[in-house]
Amino acid sequence: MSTTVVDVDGALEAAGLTNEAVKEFVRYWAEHTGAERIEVVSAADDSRLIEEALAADEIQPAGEGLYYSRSYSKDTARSEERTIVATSNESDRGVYNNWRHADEIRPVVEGHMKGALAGKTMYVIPYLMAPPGSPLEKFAAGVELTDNRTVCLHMIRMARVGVDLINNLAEPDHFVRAVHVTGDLENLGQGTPDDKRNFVTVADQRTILHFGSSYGGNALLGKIAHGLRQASYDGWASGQFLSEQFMLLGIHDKQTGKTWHVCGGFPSASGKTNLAMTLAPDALGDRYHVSFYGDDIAWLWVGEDGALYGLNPENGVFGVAKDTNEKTNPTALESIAPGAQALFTNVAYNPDTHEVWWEGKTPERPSDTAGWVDWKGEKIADRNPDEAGDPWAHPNSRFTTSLDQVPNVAPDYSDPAGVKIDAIIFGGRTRDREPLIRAINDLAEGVYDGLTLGAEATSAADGKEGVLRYDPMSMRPFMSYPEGDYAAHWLKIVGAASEQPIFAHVNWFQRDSEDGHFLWPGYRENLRALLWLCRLKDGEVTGRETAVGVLPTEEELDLTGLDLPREDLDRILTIDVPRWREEMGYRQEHLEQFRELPEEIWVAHRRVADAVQRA
Ligand code: GTP
Ligand code: SPV
Ligand code: MN
Repeated sequence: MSTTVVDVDGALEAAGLTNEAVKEFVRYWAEHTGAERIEVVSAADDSRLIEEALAADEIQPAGEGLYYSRSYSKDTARSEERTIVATSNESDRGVYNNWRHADEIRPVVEGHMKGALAGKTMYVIPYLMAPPGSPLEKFAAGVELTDNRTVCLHMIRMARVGVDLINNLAEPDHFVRAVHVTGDLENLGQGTPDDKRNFVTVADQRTILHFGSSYGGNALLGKIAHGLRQASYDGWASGQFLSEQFMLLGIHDKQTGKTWHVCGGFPSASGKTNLAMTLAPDALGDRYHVSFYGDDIAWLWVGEDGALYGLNPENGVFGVAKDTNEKTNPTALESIAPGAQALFTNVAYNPDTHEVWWEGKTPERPSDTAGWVDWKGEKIADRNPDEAGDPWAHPNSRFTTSLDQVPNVAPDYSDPAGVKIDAIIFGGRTRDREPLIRAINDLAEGVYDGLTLGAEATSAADGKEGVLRYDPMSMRPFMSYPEGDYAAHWLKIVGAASEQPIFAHVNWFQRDSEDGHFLWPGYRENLRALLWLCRLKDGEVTGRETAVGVLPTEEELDLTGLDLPREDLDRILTIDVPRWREEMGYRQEHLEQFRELPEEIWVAHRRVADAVQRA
């Protein structure tokens, strides 16, 4: 039995924390983990925590107001196989949520956490996902307990953090209880049969217990575990909203004064951050302005006026560093420029010059390797010749910056009312078959399209050529309840909106079958496809009907200033019928896994399958 060695109440009172339910939660976990000190964290503590982390060598300077950190080399990404959704009701078991009974898994994680903070500080991070005052505020409050100061620094950037946010809740007991214990990273048996890591969301107890990592998605519990898994469960259980791995952006036409809001899901590392930050291609002149609302999570609901609304519950960006450069994403670079108070994780670092580098930041690696260390902390200059080609930065290395640093952040990004949603897009990562964009003007067919979203299998080991790793709505790693219920909940929420959004499927990743080059330049140019979609919604263009949706004609797509080869343009604006016929069989198998899929989805599937057969 560990005993509390700290005066919990004294520490909480000194910090001004008065919510009794929060106090009780902290007391329990201080006792259970044997923490030696308690420290309550607010955003105002940031500069002091930065100084402490620098002094303790947990982070290093990377230029003015920029910091570098490295996580343990076996701890650099989310672990899907160790992530679990638990409840006390077996009917919550889905295909992807890795369901376990709460009574079975809770003791396992609590066991690992017992006594784990002996001699350590337990940081108490009260936070809100969603701006204060939103209609979904009830679902936004949480308190993360963590033993890791770098996690505090990330949470301050990614969420709204402060004691005031938790003291005056309308329902003081209604907050997510989130506990993060890093564990002894070098002795957790990562990837072995004796793997001690467990990342558990006990959804019907609104409790998150993560043990065994200090990396982003496993450790910043407000973000993925609360913002996506818990929130999507809450949205379903309450019948009130959807929580999705979606970006959210606004497109403003300065000529007509019209603004459209577009949200949508692409699987992890498939282009959400890049799209939401993309400014108008210069070739289209100064006509459009794209504003950034969010790049990873959107909560969607129907407002009192009957319209479909969306907001970004996060307060920051945790973006993929790889290939971020002046050409692909100048906005991202500005958001992490000197003074931004941004953090870099698992990139390459030069402790002498305080520079950071990642693959694709510049066309060539820094020519002078002296001083540089790679993402494992190993000196580049000491590499064996056979390691010369290895990446310097981890492919999943990331930057963390707050929304107010993003130059094109929307002026109303923090408006608790959210914005009206005009369009919902799904983006796969597909080397063939999927055209640049196809629009869908029917709710059930749009939801069906989301459910059959996918990305190519990345490792040759799993997955046949041409078969997608399906990733419904880009939520596969975050799915918290059964897929059939999920589809029904989508039909119900969006179906209740007085004006229906237009749906579309986009693909920036089609490749030439011979030399493999991307057929579409992507990145900032993707705005062209979205502009076509907005015009289609407004009835200004009509497109061309195909078996799988409406495609732009070449004349409708604004290609000003782009010099695309004829064959490439033809390929991205046509449907590969034989490949689609093959795909329909895989989709059938994919959908058959799901219990109680609504009949509307099967009807949509059969309609598309018939149309593809007849095409
Ligand atoms: P998560 O944060 O993991 O959810 O990912 P995300 O969807 O926000 O992905 P992100 O925008 O960070 O992009 C991931 C990778 O895709 C990066 O290496 C990008 O360079 C690449 N990428 C993004 N957009 C495009 C595009 O339009 N074309 C091509 N070819 N690559 C792109
Ligand atoms: C993702 O993996 O989809 C992310 C990064 O957005 S993490 O927060 O680590 O989940
Ligand atoms: Mn993501």
